[in-house]
Amino acid sequence: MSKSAHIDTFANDHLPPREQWPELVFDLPELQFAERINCAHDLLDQWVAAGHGNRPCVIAGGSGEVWTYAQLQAEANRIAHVLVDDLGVQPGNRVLLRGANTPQMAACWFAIIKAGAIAVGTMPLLRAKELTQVVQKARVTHALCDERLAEELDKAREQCPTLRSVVHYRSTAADGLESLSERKSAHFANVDTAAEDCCIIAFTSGTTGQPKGTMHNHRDVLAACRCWPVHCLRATADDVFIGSPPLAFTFGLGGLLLFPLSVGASTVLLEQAAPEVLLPAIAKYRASVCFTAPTSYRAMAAKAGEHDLSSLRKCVSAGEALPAATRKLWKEATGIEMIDGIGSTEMLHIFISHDESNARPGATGKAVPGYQACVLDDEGQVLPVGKVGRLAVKGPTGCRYLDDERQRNYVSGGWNLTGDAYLLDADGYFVYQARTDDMIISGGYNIAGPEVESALLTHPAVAECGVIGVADEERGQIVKAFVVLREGRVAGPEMAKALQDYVKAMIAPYKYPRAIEFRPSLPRTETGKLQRFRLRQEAPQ
Ligand code: 3UK
Repeated sequence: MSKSAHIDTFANDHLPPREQWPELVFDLPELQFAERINCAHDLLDQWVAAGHGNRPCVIAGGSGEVWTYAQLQAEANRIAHVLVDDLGVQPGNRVLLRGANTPQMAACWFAIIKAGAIAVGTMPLLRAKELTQVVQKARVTHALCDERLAEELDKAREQCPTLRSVVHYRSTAADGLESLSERKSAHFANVDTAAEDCCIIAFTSGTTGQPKGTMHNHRDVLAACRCWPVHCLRATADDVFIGSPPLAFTFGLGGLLLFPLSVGASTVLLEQAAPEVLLPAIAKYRASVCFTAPTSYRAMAAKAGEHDLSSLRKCVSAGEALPAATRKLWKEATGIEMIDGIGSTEMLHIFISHDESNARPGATGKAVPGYQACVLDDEGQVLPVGKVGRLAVKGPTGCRYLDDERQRNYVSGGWNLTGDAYLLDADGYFVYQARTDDMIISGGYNIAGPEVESALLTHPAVAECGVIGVADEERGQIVKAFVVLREGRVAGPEMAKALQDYVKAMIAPYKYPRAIEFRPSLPRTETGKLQRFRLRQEAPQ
């Protein structure tokens, strides 16, 4: 291993022990990496050096302001000087980033990477309590925070003794980042980091309990750029990326920053990216590659006809299983065959997917070149075709939790176990069933909630739905559906009966929802995932 550039060795000191790491596989020619990498060079500086500096790079979705590659580089370099010269950031320090998706946030991210420090992204909606958990866990020393989101971080500071300095960006204050950076040189010599020096700690989204920090190094970042984007997405320098996931979520970091820059393309960063904002933004910026979650495509499909979406050529869905009904709606509305992909914070990005011409409704796809995948039983044996078990993957990236006992749950026998129940079909496609702990067992049958959801979603009255198991004396559990109806549809026993009959006719009748509850909306994480555990908490156990 090449010598670390980190002076602050916290990240290295808190990696899981080697025997708990997943096996890392680098068997493709494009996955041979140098021992020293600063990924900011490959993603940003390299383009300017190659004469690409005047090309558009990041675009502010609100104002339409365009930053070229050269401008983003100059701004990142100035901020890197602020970090190092004014704030005393040392290689290996953890720097928290807090803000919506903006060009300034992208510049801050690159500044942190250039300075050899570790970027700790945080979701804009996090409150003081959750920010405190992140700061304490990652022992964050510095923070760059959008002035508009200063309040919750201020509240957190009292409980965060390691956090030495907080600088606000998008600020006009005398001690704001812009005033500090405008005096600095636009040239910065990147810290010569080792390929295996940690550069991001991404906290896992959503679920309950203590957040888990996943550690990824400079090589992981480049490896992610050379697998799925090259083999499945195949974007070019002329593409304009757009989408909804926050840059703090690795789905967004990859899709809206790393991947566009890895091919010299441009990316529209939207501060708000609800479906009703995303649609006109696609038209306004003539975006060609869109990243968002299945529910967002479903909502957008209904309004697609009101916007000029002729620029769109690739639509990526991830974060949750893509129901066949949603794929169909989007295709009918836009003519585009979506690219589905399963990724995780632990794996950094997508590892099972397909390209547009190999899409199979209801299936996620095949292992992305560079990755291997299989379905294992509870003893870790590979299951034959058609059997439901645990999804296991390995490749050039993998799970390394920051100081966390749960490493043993995610990694076993060299495989990353994502917590998803899958089956492999006869043609080599992986078909999602449910989260392993979301399987419903009713009257002795295993029922995957998402399959029932997919069936319900094909009914014209259903806008959204979530299916869980609730305790039942006779059957152990019964299937319960929470349904959001489309505008103008009437909730009630008649509608419930109609939906039940509909599901019975569509999939094996024992899977039909014996209970149906109508809701105005469903609980979701900021990354768009349905929080089935919240539905379960509300239901009698
Ligand atoms: C679920 C999917 C079926 C699955 C993510 C793309 O979602 C991402 O990361 P998270 O850590 O969650 C991981 C879990 O989400 N999931 C994601 N995509 C799909 N299930 N089909 C899909 N296409 O349970 C997985 O284990 O929040 C997604 C890229 C980067 C990411 N971090």
